Parts: sequence; structure tokens; C-alpha cells
Amino acid sequence: VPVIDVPSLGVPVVDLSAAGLTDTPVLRLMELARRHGPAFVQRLHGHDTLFVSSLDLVTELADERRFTKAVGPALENVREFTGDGLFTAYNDEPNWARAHDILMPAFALGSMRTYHPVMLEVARRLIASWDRHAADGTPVDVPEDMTRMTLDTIGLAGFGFDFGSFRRDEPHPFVASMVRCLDWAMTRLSRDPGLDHRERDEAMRADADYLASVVDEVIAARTATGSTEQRDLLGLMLTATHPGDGTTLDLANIRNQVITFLIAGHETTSGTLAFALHNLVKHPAVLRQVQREVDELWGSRAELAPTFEDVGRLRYTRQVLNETLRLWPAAPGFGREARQATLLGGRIPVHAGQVIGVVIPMLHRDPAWGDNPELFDPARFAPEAEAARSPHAFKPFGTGERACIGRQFALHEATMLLGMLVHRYRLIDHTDYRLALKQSLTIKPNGFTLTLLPRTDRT
Ligand code: MNH
Repeated sequence: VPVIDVPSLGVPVVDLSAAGLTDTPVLRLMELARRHGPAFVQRLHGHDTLFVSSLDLVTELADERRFTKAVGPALENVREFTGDGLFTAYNDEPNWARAHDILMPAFALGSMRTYHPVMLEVARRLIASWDRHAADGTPVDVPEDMTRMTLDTIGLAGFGFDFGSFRRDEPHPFVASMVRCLDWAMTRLSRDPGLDHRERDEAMRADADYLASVVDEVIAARTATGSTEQRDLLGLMLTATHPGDGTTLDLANIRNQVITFLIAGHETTSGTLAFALHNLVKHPAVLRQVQREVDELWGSRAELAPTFEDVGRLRYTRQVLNETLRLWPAAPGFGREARQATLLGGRIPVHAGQVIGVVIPMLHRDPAWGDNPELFDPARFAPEAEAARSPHAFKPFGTGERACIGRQFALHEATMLLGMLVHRYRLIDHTDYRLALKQSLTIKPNGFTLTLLPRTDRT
């Protein structure tokens, strides 16, 4: 890869225009950061983007007085199908603050309590399906089943809508359309401007229209029952007024919010769960410790009924999820934008409005994580270790007021499911799986399957 050093900027400029496309841009960015250091400019078809990945630089970017969320080129593409939904709204778009303030109560701790029974019901669907595989010895497709579980969960918990993913041989078509849309948003970033992309664009439009039709189905199912009582996400969207100015969300914005939450509410949680299971089968000592934790809590009971409080007690299981999010953050990047012209790190000139990309997996391998950052070690998230580390060293959910609104939702859902699976099954790495990433903006382990046996070693 040709490198043109621009000493006045103090950062290497890497021109990728001739390097061709890659299926996994995050791996290329990680490779570039390893080779050129924690700040470099990527030049693609004449367009420059500064990427950073060290703790000191990200700490600066997290300063909300100097920087704010950027709806950069990737999110501009996503906006083509999520519009002014929370995730892709501009900071100064009135609908962002309005929807944020109206929907925040749905993500307070008390609300997790109300989602818990639904999360448990869907976890049981997954277990019923995995029991059949355990009985007949056929492998389970891990990322696919995690996606079934998380899509059904956000559908039911957020919208009272049942995608019924475990009653289908193939995942709900919403998933394939969504993946193609995300893939379009990603590959559009590295398009050769000299080629004709109309066919791809029309295919994306057809998928986006289909996603919108699912949204209409979700909304129609609620309005048909005439019930405005439910205080779930959809109930808040349809009826709640803004606590400050009494305004409500308009229908166009509600449709954008529904599609945003159907996507953001399941896609990354499923990837995280799949990576976590991968990490567990590759680290038997850690798996053993998670089993010890769930066995202590649930004994040898076959039919589990985890309570809301139980999930909070699964401390080590949650450490495993955090360590998973460190090595393979399912949403591997976010963008920041300078409020004013400034010098980043006292040396890199940044102009007002400039977008800076954070390569999260490399931030998560900063020397602040010690000498063996590639080592999977959930002890990094023991309370003492966390207290000793900068909060800016770990950013799988982004930063500041535009950070992930669904963090507690995701962690509650994922911790409970992981605990239940490890309590119930021996996880057999029957293919001796070698990690391969599949990226469509977000990342998942590609082609990861397991076979299952019932646990026999519970005391
Ligand atoms: Mn989520 C924003 C990662 C689960 C809904 N999410 C973000 C951002 C990251 C992120 C990173 C910030 C992006 C940016 O700065 O541009 N989210 C995750 C991960 C998981 C996750 C790694 C699971 C693990 N997210 C969820 C779930 C929901 C959700 C579950 C909903 C139930 N996330 C959102 C929304 C936003 C967001 C909505 C945008 C918030 C805002 O800008 O106000």
C-alpha cells in the first residue's frame, strides 16, 4: 500500500484507491492502524478521512465541548432507509431531541423489568429449538439463531409484534433485506465513481421499500387492536407527548424510529452473542467459570425461570460479554465531528465539521489494555480492573449523549441468554472453527456452527 507522508499534518496518508475493494473494511482499518499508528488518513477516490484509535486521541474526541457525533458518509448512506430515526438523525435536527426525550423512559432500569418476561419467553423459543438439535445431533447456525432470538425479542418487547423466527425454516425476510441494505451502505463508501451503480441502487430501494412495508405491518397490528395502553416503544411513539413542550412524533418520524429500532435493536446484540459463544468454546477455562457461576445460581434445575434480579447476579457472564465487545465490538466504528477548527493531540489540524473515524477494535487494543491485548481475558472487567482504567478505553456503545440508548436492553438480554445456554448445553466446536468475519457495516462470525449435548457435569 503506497504511503505518502505529509509531515505538516504529522499523520501518514494512505491512498487505497488502487488497492481495490475489501469485504471486511474493519480488518483493513485495523491493519492500517497497526502499520501506521493510531492516526492516519485514508484516501479513497480523492476523498480523505482521518481515522484514530489511541486512548489519548479518543479521550479528546469524547470531549463534548470540542466534538460531537458525526453523521458521516456511512450513516448518510444508512439514512437512505432510516431517515431521521434516532441513530441517523443530525444533532441539530429537532426530531432527535424530541424522540430521545420521549423514548428515554423506555430504556430506564425500571423498563428492563417489564421487558424481562418477554426476553425470557424468546430465550425459551431458542432453547426449544436447540434441544431438538441436541437430540438429533445436527449443528446449529450460531449467528443465524442469535439473530432469530434478538429479532423476536425487539419485535415483541418494543412493538408487541411477533416475527415468529423460530417457526420458520429461514430467518424472517426482514433480516435478509436489512443485511442487503446495510451492505449497500457499506460498499457504497468504496465505490469506483467511474462505474454504473444504478442496478445496485435500485435493488437497495426495493429492499428499503420492503423494510418500510414491514414497519407498516407492525404499526397496523397495533392500531388494529385499538389499544393505546401499552407503554412499550411503539406505545410511547404513538401517544407520548414531549415532557418539555408537549409535542408528539409525526407519523413519518415514527416510521423511521420503528425501522431504526428493529435494526439497531437486534443486529448488534446477535453478533455479540455469537462472538461470545465463539470465545467460550475457544477458552474452556472461562467457559468453566461461567458454568460455575450459573450452576451456583440455578443448581441442576432443568426448567429455568431466571428472575430479573438473577441477571444482575451473573457478574462473570457479563464480564465475558464485555470482553467480547472489547475484542470484536459488533458496531466497530463511530464518527466524531469537530465543533470548531482545532488541533487534535496538539498536532493534527482538524477543520470545523471535519469527520473523524474511530477504529474501535484498535482503541480496544491500546497499550492501556496491557501487553497482551489480543488475549481474551474477562478478568479485565473485574470491578477493580475497571476502576483503574480510563472510561474512554472501552467504547463499544459509542460516546456522549448520542451513545447507544439500548445498552442495558442488549446486556440484559444477552447476559440472560448466555447464562441459560451455558447452564444447559455442552457446546461442541465440531468444525474446529477458525474465526472469519462477515461485515455488513456491523460484524459477525461467519459460518460459525456448534453441535450440542446436554450437560451431565452439573452438581
Ligand atoms: Mn445501539 C447507538 C452499539 C444494541 C439502539 N449503538 C449506538 C452506537 C453504538 C451502538 C456504537 C453509537 C453510534 C454512533 O455514535 O454513531 N448497540 C450497539 C451495540 C449493541 C447495541 C454494540 C449491542 C451489543 N442499540 C442496541 C439495542 C438498541 C439500540 C438493543 C435498541 C433496543 N443504538 C440504538 C439507538 C442508537 C444507538 C437508537 C442511537 C442513539 C442516539 O443517537 O440517540
